[in-house]
Amino acid sequence: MVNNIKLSQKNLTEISKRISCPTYDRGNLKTGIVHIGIGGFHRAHEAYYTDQLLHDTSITEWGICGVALLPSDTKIYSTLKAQDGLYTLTVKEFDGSLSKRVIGSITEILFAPENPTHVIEKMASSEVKIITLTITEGGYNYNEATKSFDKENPAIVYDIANPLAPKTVFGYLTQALKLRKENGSKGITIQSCDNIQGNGHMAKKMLLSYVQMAEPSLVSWIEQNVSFPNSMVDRITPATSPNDIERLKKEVGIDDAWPVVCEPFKQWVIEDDFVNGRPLWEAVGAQFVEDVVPYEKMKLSLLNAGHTVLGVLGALSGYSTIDEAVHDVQISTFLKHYMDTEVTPTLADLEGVDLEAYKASLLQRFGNVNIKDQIDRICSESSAKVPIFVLPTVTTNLETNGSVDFAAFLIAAWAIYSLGKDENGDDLIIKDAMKATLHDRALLASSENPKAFLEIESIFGQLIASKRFVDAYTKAYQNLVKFGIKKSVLNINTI
Ligand code: CS2
Repeated sequence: MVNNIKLSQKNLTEISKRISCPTYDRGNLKTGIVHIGIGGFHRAHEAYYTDQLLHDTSITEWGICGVALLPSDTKIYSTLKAQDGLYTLTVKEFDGSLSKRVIGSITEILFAPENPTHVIEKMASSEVKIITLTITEGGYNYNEATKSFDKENPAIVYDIANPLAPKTVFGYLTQALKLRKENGSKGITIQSCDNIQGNGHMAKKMLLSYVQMAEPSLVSWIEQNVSFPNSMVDRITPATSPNDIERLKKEVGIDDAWPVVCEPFKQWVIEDDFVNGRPLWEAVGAQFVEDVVPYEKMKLSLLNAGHTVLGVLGALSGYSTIDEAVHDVQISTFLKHYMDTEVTPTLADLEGVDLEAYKASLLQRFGNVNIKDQIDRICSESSAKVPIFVLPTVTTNLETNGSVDFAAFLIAAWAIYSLGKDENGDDLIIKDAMKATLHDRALLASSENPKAFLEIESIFGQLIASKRFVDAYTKAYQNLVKFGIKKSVLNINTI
């Protein structure tokens, strides 16, 4: 392709000669949704579903306003702003073929640090009926040790002192809801799209904890006027690589500074609890159900925990992508054992779900060699992920006398991973808000007692009090030190 066309609204007609583009009138869309956190996942999932809906129907009230909340979101903000909210989504099929489409459902972009008032007013406007969130597992400010909102977090303390120029999602939501109440506006739905068991319940509990401190008179209005549906979200969306950007230029002549790539599979199961209307997302494949719990449990404890297994064991083994890890027979055997002997028994009460088929489909999805999902991405923020993805399974197994050996091995491997070197002595890139604590504890574990790692209470709670878990963990740790990752995985697989 000779000349590259810059992705933007004014070039869309030209671009549509090269790739499928929105045919609906973007200029005519009202903003019915404000979304906080416009990373890859939102753009491969909710914005994609909404784009399909806008494409297939004549509705106009569900355009999305994307909010970049953090100062570190400058790049995504300026990129999307320069492209009028447009971006390309490339679906990497199993056979290696690529389906590409320009997504048009994000019609406004705001950068909160630059203009907090604008964001608050937008969320409070009567046109907006839903606020959706992808703020990551760690974004909920939940402390595992106290099982409650972390009131001492400096950003929270700051927001209470500076209510009109907040930094956290809680500060923004509180001001927006306060304004809605003052304006006599209708209620609103706050919908979490993060990987958390009972993500709606969590969003509600954490927001109300904040409001209780910051604006106590608002609590009862929220209880009566705001709903927080739970949802299960799923689509593997690796970080965009420079190759993805180059490929678009080379193959279709489109200059998109931040395209999104993802797997073909997608699933969105939502509790039907919207106080002020909602898009007909079911018309484009979302499932509305009364109870999302079974779907969430299954996904978090098999897919997300499966990712953590492949990520940690894969990183230590020197792999850099998830497909490499799952194609290592010993690692995939470990994963199957973990899923079958430790996770599956804890899911016994899930009705109407074919667990065997689900597990088989996961192995296939993990193995998609075209996705090249980065192990660095999977292992990032493990301190927030492990308590949600892995530890509930451990807790149940400790109560029911089920096996915890594979989970204990995984945690031991994570302790060794946190030292920062793989099996070959190469540096691991660790991205974690708790990186320093993890590293300090990992050092203590290696120099004094492996148990030191389990003493991080905000991650492990009281797990250290379980002799059975500590014994299994210590044994796995010692084996890992003595035999290394590959041989230890082989040993545990053959017990
Ligand atoms: C991953 C998820 O972050 C992680 O550890 O497990 O991002 C996963 O890819 C998505 O939840 C898939 O739906």
